[in-house]
Amino acid sequence: MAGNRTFTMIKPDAVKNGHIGAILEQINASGFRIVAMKLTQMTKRDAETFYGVHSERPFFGELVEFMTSGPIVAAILEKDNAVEDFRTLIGATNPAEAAEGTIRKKYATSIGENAVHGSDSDENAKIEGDFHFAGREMF
Ligand code: 3AN
Repeated sequence: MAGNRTFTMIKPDAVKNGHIGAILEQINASGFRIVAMKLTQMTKRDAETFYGVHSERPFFGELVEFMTSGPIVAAILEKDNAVEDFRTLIGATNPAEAAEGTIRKKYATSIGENAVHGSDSDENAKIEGDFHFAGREMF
């Protein structure tokens, strides 16, 4: 059965470009409830740990540098079928391939600086949410 929580980050590019409000509005309008949320900045070590599965990929260094370059909004979101529905809402990794109306189509600038993160499985949603939030910060 599909779980009902996912984890997201509004990435440094979208924060810098003033899109926090518009992105949260679209997330809310799409039926997600905010379980936890904060403005924070990842350290190099945080980003290397968070993106550990990508450590052998050629873009890993660039990804870590970008994700630590400024503040992000981290959040846990709740909705039926959260992981899949949220990935539909954000669109393809490469904004050039993202469907019309998706968050990445509207706000991402490139495959590397793609405005938002969305967990790719229920298991990773739990790991990623627990990475950023203590139990007492989840409501
Ligand atoms: P998604 O975020 O859609 O799940 P992943 O898991 O394949 O995509 O990639 C994780 C992150 O790594 C992406 N959000 C993006 O920031 C970065 N990334 C992925 N592919 C590339 C690439 N070819 N060049 C630069 N950065 C990339």
